[in-house]
Amino acid sequence: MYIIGEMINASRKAVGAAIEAQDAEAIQQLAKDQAEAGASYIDVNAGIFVGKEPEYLKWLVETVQSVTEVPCAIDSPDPKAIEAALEIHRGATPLINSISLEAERYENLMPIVANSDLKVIALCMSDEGMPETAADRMKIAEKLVGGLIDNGVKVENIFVDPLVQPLSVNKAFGVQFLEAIEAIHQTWPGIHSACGLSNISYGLPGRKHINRAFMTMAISKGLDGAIVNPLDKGMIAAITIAEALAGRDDYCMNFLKAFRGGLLED
Ligand code: THG
Repeated sequence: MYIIGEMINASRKAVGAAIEAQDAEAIQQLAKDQAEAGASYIDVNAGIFVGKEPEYLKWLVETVQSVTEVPCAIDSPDPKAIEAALEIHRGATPLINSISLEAERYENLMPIVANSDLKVIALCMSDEGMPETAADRMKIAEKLVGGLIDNGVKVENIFVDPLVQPLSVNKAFGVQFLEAIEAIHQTWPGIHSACGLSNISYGLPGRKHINRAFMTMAISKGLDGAIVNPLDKGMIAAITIAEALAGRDDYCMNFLKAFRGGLLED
């Protein structure tokens, strides 16, 4: 599982304040903690700062990279902010989060990822609004993945995000997402998937329990990437055990390693 650590997101109050105060230490601590917990990417998001997003996103990348080799997931709907952050990103290949079928985003980001080795999340959103069914999600995914491949992006560098929507809004949103994950992995062997998993529990109590159960179900459909809190040991346990049960862990080696390393229990 590609764990994309979600903690450095300006919509979290303490992080928004740290960014505004240019408190590098606070950001560095979050980067180190998530890297140690096993994150494959550190998501950086300065989306609440209209006008200042490119500058702040750049600062986040520099600050994270001063303490860890783990690459960033550059999280912005604004191609200009992504471009600014990419200019100073060093080392292992970052993950662009994300391209979508929204015309402005698609047209401005495609030239950046075309014929590159960048990793990219293809988010199933279009100018026609949010997808509801698995079929809606696949319709967008087909255009996005087709476009990326036509532009020289390798299938193994693409992470399709079918968009998790709150179960409190529509009882079908969980199932429709899960069906989309299954269809994505069937349609494009070798592709990856990703999602902002905690959207599922928006508006409900006991969110961490819902998130963990949903993660388990999504892994059974083939999900292999997620934007989550790597410091939630219950979530890491759900991921590690679901992957073993799904036949993705030879001799339970990863499970045993995580258990012995104390990653699963508080
Ligand atoms: N898909 C893709 N990227 C995404 C999302 C997605 N990026 C943003 C978001 N959705 C995923 N990232 C986060 C980061 C932090 C939190 C949730 C999602 C978070 N939320 C707290 C909570 O839910 O309890 C509230 C914030 C707070 O602390 O105030 O921490 O879907 N491609």
